Amino acid sequence: MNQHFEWRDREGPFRVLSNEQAEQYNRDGFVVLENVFDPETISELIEEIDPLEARMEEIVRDQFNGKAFIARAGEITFTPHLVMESPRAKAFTQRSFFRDIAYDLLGEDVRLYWDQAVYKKPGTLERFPWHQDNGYTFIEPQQYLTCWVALTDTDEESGCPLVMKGRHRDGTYAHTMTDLGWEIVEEAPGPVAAAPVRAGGVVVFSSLTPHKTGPNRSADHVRKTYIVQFAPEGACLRMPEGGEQLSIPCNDPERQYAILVDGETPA
Ligand SMILES: O=C(O)CCC(=O)C(=O)O
Repeated sequence: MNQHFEWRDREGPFRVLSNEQAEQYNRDGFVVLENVFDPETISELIEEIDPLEARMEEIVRDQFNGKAFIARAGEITFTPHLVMESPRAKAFTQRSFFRDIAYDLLGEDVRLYWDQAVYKKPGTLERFPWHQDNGYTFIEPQQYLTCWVALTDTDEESGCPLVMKGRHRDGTYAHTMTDLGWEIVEEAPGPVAAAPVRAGGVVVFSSLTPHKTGPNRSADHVRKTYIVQFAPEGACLRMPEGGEQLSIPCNDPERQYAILVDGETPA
């Protein structure tokens, strides 16, 4: 489905990024911003998400025999669409940081595209495979934005993101379904960077940046992230069906609301 992709560098003036950070995003496909959210905001968010994650893990364990698609009880869980259940999570996605980074990296008219918590439990020995977010669901324009918000300190031992540098510029790669999730390749063919980040920091990357997370080899540290993704107004999900291309607008009012209209906070 990736036919004529051309990466467009983002140009300033920027609201939150420095010119160097924007240059790194354009060149490498990611940038790590530390100390974006204060400890109180993060602990309130964890308090809110933990019970929802526990409920999700119980469903995976009890109703799906411990494994549902890419989730495995006791190892890795995905809890999507928190904004539909939690006013606090919704308010979080509307914080000025997200409006500003979305302005810098997407433009003047932006919606929330997706949100999910991902918890990786100690003793998870499998990788979460190399993939692009646009490899899971093909969105057009292909170039949207992922903010990987660290709710806990995260390093290589506990499964921080690793990214393939510069490969976002190629557009969406072909992915193969594996038992662990969609995968581009098992071993990265080129330069890789680890993106450790402390609680309250954000790894900002493109929907086209190939990334993976490693095992969580820590003794007792549940690695927690809240992933918040934004797409330009007009973005559509593309799906082949019966010889045709379905095109579904990403504008569900409940969970894909506008965060920027003409560069401003919507009324
Ligand atoms: O946080 C993780 O361990 C992997 C999550 C991820 O890469 C994703 O949801 O796209």
